Amino acid sequence: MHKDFEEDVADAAARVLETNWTGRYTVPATGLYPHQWSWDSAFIAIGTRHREPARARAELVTLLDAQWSDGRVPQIVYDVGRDDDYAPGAGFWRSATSGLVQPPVHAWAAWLVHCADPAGSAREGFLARVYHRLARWHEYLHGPRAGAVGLPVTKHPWETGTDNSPLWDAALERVPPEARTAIRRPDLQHAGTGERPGSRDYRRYYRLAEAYRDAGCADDVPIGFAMVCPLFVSMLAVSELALARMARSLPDAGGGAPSDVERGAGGDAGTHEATAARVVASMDAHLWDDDLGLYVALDDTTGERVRRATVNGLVPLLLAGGPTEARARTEASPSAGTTPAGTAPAGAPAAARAAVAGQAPPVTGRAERLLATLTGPGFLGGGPFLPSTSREDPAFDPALYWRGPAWFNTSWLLLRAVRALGRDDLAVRLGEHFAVAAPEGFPEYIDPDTGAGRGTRQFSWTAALTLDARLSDESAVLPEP
Ligand code: 2M8
Repeated sequence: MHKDFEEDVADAAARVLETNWTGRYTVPATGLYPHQWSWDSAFIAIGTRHREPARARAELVTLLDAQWSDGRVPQIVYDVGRDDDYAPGAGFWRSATSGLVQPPVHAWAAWLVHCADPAGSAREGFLARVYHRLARWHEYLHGPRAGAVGLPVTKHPWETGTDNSPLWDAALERVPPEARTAIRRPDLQHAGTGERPGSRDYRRYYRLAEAYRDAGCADDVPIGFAMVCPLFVSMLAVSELALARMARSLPDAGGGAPSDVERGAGGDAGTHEATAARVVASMDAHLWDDDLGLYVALDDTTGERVRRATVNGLVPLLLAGGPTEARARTEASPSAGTTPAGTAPAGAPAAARAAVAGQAPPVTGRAERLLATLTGPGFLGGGPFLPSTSREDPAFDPALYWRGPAWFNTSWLLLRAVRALGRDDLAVRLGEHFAVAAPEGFPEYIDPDTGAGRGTRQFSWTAALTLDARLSDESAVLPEP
């Protein structure tokens, strides 16, 4: 593509982020989403780091300032002055934040933000400011949120970030579509007909949110929805590995003596790596679907796997070499955390060693199956863009929110995964997704067949991840500074 065009796209993306910046954080979209959203801020920081690294750091620090005392990082931090513009708002939660959470992309984002400007990060003591808070966030997910197989459960479709994915249909069916709250839908003013969840979905969403709020947002009270999501779990595993990188870097980044880091409240680097490997091993054991060739969700209430093919189930490809490789890594080397930064333990399999060294690991086992599914007829083999729900799933709808449209954050996640695996051909394919962003006005999502924009426009994570896809040449999921 022509260099001037590339620069125009990057400038246009940066302008969207500038417009949506409030001075402390970036709203996802000024009309539809007028507050700070948790995983949006992580994706936004990943893009903003290239041009405004200090702002990227501030984005994450502002979010972490809203962390609850139990460690949770809230789904939404409200601008109470705009409480009428989005529902449910602070009035519903009786709190300045939502009580729910979203996928834990934050530690990974913080690491990428640090890597983009290590000197600025060190000057601000950024890693030291965020590390322990991020570790407490993960402890909340590993503790009160742990379900039957030890993986964190999401207690509401809003927590998954992929709100109306068919993965949640069966569990939602059990929730009575009756809420006590009078439901307002300001969202419908900002998206086309048939693009947002329907009123029956919303009555169930509110019913669950009311139940959680009324239980004081306590996690030991069953509210009728507890799902393990492969996308959420993958983000936790990648972020746990990011915490390990941070723990090792902290002495150099102004974070204190090495002994503080190794024994800090968040645990030492080796503990984070062992935790990541445990999470991946559990995902591998409980969420893999050999017929569909991807990971699926698990219903923690019934113990049943939800056998639906969605992009959520491809995201574990980020764990380079496949989850089995990561499990082998811990089993082979329980003292993995004692190796110096930038090296892999001697007992680590080739994939882990290659990933640390920033080289493409060999593609074996489940990674190979996931690549076959990614390129198969349900996903990239069936059309130009990566749909959120498989084209072969009965619920596939190219216009309806998470039930078919292609989203920029999931294409970005898979782009990172295939780059790390050295699959340049697929990186080019997924990169094409970002070519339509600027011409379509940085839409929230696109039609997976035509690339036509859908949902709201001037959407922050679309702009941010377009910037990152254009400006970052990192090939490792977790690069070095
Ligand atoms: C969408 O979710 C919100 C609720 O959190 C909504 O539909 O009102 C999702 O796409 C979610 O992933 C995203 O974080 C949020 C803000 O962009 O919008």
